[in-house]
Amino acid sequence: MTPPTTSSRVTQAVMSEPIAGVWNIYHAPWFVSSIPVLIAMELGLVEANKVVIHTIQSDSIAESISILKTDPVLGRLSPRHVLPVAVLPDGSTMCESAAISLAILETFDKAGKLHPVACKGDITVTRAQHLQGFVYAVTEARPSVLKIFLEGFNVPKDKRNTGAIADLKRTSFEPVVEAHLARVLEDGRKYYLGSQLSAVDLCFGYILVFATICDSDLINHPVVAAYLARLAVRKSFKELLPM
Ligand SMILES: N[C@@H](CCC(=O)N[C@@H](CS)C(=O)NCC(=O)O)C(=O)O
Repeated sequence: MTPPTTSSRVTQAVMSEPIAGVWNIYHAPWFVSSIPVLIAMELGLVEANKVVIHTIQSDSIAESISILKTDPVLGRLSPRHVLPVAVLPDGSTMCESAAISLAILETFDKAGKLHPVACKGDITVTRAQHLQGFVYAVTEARPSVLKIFLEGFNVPKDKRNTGAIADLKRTSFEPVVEAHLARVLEDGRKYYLGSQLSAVDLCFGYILVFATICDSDLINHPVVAAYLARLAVRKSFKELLPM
C-alpha cells in the first residue's frame, strides 16, 4: 500500500480567493468582522461591489472557528487565524476590525455620512468623540461582553458558572458598557453623537446584539435597551445580525 501523499492530506479550500481591484473582507457570522461589514453595508459599498464580503458558511461559531483554522485560503490571508482580515485592491492584507473600519470610512465616506470628517485637516469635537467612542467600543466594551460569552461558550446552559457570569456582569458589563452608553445618551439623544447615526453606533450595536446571544439577561438598562432596539430595526442589522 502506498502511503498517502502530502497533497491528499491538504484540506480543501471552502473560502473563495480575494477579488483583485476591490476591497475584500473575510467574515464569519457573529464575529467582530461584523463591524466593518455593517459599515460597508450601510455605505452601500457591498451593493456597489466596491467591497466584497467573503462569509464563512457555518451553523455555529464553533464550526466557523474550525473552518478558520483549517481553510488554506484563510490560513494564507490570516496566519494568526483570526477574522476579520481585509484584502485591499492591491492584494495587500490588513487585520484589526477597528483599523479596517476606520480605513473604509477614510476611503469611501469622504462626505461624512457615517463619521465626522476632519475640517480643513483639523480635529473637531465630534470627530474626537467619534474616534474615542469607536476605540473605546472595540478595546473596552467588546472584550467586556466577550469575557461573558466565553464563560458560556460550548457549556450547556445548566452547567454554566452563573456566579462567575453574574460577577462579570456587575464588575465589567454594567460599568464599562451600560453605564457608559447611559451617560452618553442621558440627554435624550438618539445616537452616540447626537441626532445622526455614525459608525460608532454600528460598533456598539454589534456589541449589544452580541450581548443578547450570551443568553445571560445582560441588557437591563432601559436607555441602552431602547438604543439597541433603534439599531436592530435597521436593514443592515436585520440582514447581518438577526435577533
Ligand atoms: N483585535 C482583533 C480581534 C480579532 C479576533 O479575535 N477575532 C475573533 C472572532 S470575534 C477570531 O477570529 N477568533 C478565532 C478563534 O477564536 O479561533 C480585531 O478587533 O479584529
